[in-house]
Amino acid sequence: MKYEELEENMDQNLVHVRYNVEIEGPAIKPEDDEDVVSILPTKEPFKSIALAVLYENRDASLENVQKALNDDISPIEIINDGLMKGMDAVNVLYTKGFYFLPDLMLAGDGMMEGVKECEKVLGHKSETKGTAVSFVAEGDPHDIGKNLVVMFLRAGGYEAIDMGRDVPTTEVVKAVKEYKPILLTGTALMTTTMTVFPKVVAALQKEGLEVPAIGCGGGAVRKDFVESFPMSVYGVEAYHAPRLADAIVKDHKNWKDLRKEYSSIVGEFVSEYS
Ligand code: B12
Repeated sequence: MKYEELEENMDQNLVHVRYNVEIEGPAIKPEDDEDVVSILPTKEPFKSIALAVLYENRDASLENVQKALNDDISPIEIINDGLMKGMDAVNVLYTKGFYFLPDLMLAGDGMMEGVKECEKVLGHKSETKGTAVSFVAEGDPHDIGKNLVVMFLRAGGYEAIDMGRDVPTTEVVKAVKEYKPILLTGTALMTTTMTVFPKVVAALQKEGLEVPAIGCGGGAVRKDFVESFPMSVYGVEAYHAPRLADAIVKDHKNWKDLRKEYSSIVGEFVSEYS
């Protein structure tokens, strides 16, 4: 029998069994993954903005965000309904093992490219209502959420001291001594680094220092955990930060009040506080 005939008559299923090959079907596009479909926005311009992040395309992210801003779309909507949805979709593919660490980094860069553009529009108010200090927990490299918190605080009229990521607890204590912030914000995205928050509180107490509230947020952080130690309040969305700060400055609220009145202070239904 000639090779061509042999190939024609070959039962491919048997060949796959022989070599223990599992056929998974044709490759699908990232945006067609069923879990990604449930996250991605369907309306423009948010869809294209989210897709640019999903495709790790900084130039497209910048271009799409600039276009949306020119069309008078609110920068806050662009961040929440476009850029962050793209990042959520990236996370789904990372969790499923289709995306890898370099994908996360490139997608994160794409997101920040768009965030910076939004920041220009939100601007920095000239008068300052007070000083806040923001840090990412020691050992944690994830700074996108903290960057958003800093941006929203500045846009809300606060001076926000940005301490960066992986900040040693001793440095946080030094900053509290130096700036006497009306609000300290901490971000942690890993179960291993969120344990830094109670350590920060203990270190402040040891020095006899107090702040009206420490807003603790980030992917891994849960409300119950934050409420298991004093001086702190669980922060849900980055844009809530200036609203919490306003309540402290204008209405002299402290961490106990913020825990009790979170939803009314931020002016919207927050499922974590219902
Ligand atoms: C991007 C990303 C990275 C990037 C970070 C880039 C950067 N510059 O930040 C890179 C590639 C560096 C990275 C690395 C790692 N990552 Co990573 N990463 C992510 C990913 C996909 C997205 C994180 C993110 O930016 N989200 C978007 C921002 C906006 O969310 P956010 O910070 O939570 O902020 C929001 C709120 O929490 C809130 N908020 C935050 N702080 C505050 C504060 C206040 C006061 C308020 C009011 C609100 C608020 O505001 C924001 C919303 O408006 C997450 C998955 C996920 N779903 O979180 C994994 C994830 C966090 N990473 C994870 C891991 C394990 C790692 C690595 C350890 C992986 C590895 N094996 O090496 C390394 C870290 C290595 C190290 N050096 O220690 C895990 C953590 C698991 C856990 N529970 O502990 C996650 C959850 C992925 C997963 N599903 O496993 N990562």
